[in-house]
Amino acid sequence: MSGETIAAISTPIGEGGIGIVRLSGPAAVDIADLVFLSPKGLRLADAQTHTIHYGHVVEDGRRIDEVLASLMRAPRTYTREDVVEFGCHGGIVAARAVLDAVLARGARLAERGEFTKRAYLNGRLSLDQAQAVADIVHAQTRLGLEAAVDRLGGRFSQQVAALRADLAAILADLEVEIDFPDLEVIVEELRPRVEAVEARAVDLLARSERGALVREGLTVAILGRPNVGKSTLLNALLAEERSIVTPIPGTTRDTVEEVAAIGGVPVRLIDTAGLRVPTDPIEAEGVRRTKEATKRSDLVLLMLDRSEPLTDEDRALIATDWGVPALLVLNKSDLAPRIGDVPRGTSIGRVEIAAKEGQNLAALSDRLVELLLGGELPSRNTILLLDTWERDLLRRLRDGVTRTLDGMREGRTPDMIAEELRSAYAASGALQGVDVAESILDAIFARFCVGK
Ligand SMILES: Nc1nc2c(ncn2[C@@H]2O[C@H](COP(=O)(O)OP(=O)(O)OP(=O)(O)O)[C@@H](O)[C@H]2O)c(=O)[nH]1
Ligand SMILES: [Mg+2]
Repeated sequence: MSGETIAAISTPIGEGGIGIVRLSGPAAVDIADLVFLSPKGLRLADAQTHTIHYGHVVEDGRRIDEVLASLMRAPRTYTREDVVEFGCHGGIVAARAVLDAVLARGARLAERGEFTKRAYLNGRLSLDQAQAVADIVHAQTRLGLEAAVDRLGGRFSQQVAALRADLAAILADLEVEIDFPDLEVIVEELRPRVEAVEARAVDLLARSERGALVREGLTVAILGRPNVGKSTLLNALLAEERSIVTPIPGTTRDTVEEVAAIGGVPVRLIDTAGLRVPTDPIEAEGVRRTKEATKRSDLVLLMLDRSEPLTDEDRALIATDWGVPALLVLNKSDLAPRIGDVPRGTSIGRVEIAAKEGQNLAALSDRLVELLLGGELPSRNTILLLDTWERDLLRRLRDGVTRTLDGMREGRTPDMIAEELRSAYAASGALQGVDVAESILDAIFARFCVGK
């Protein structure tokens, strides 16, 4: 348990209904009493745990804000330490002033994720659950949220524990056999069991790779010359009027970015300034940003206006190698076609839509799922949200098991085989969060915001 008492604003910065300032640590209640004034003269130190009290936060005799103070004594709290939360009026100024008051009375500003880190260090949450909390906070799609909630429920821990138990049992049997080196028997008996562990590890890895997509998302840039309907498509995919649409070419001058859920995966869509020879410096900067945007994209949607003849600008764009796959989107299919033959250029295919009418958007989404996700829609049961270091360990586990099977096939000695199996076993232990390096802990909790 840490000696310091920490404090932070736990609600998002900005205007909201309420702002919460959270204090946690051995002096949380005493510090709160130094700034809290109850009309009944009540001291939080004398109050029952898990109670809420009306009053004001005061500093130098001045009332800073009207608050509700929630008192939660250890150990039944998020951090397992004494916790006081001041529910202030919304808005950044009130919460900020209350925070300053408690910092002036001896609390220290919490680091990112420090409340959750304490919850972990005090045994309230497993490391796995702490990560799940971060994933819940960061979830960008419903699917991401569901997977994080599953993880919070301890599903991944259980799967790792089961793998580890099986590895331990196989190792124990193998070690008995080492004294009676009848390799044939060992291989016959143990191989199916090792194969079963390998299959499970392979499955977990595949799921974690799909999970990485759900967690990190993908980026798609919408490109094309002015007025073809790029902003209309962005709005249609988001189902909101995010980007300005007008019949005037050159409407979008800066890149506009927004995240849409496509097949449960967060896809960052970038609407860009139409690509043409710029007519003024603002447009030139917009075109530069457009080119920049393609560099961080996983896919380019190159849009053409199907109701107009192909221009030289269109031809140049179609011939451009964007460095990532480009899908041609022929827009305005509600109008008479005048585009004529469209060369394939560097594209990987084409889809015809009418963005304004919402026509064929489902076909476009299907194509995106196919190109970005290999056609398979991730679901709650087929994804796993893991950190990079966990995926590395899972890979080590699988490699150890695969080498064990290689060793059996090649007729190596039992102790050589056991050696490989032990490395897989060690990886399973590390995955359970036994002896996690401080640097990894720091990386995990740095994903949180201050106040969580
Ligand atoms: N008929 C028809 N008109 C469309 C369609 N999609 C877009 N438009 C119209 O085309 C015009 C240009 O649309 P925008 O979405 O602003 O085009 P943009 O590519 O973003 O243009 P810039 O920002 O200038 O590069 C607007 O008048 C839209 O209403 C469509 O599917 N059918
Ligand atoms: Mg636009």
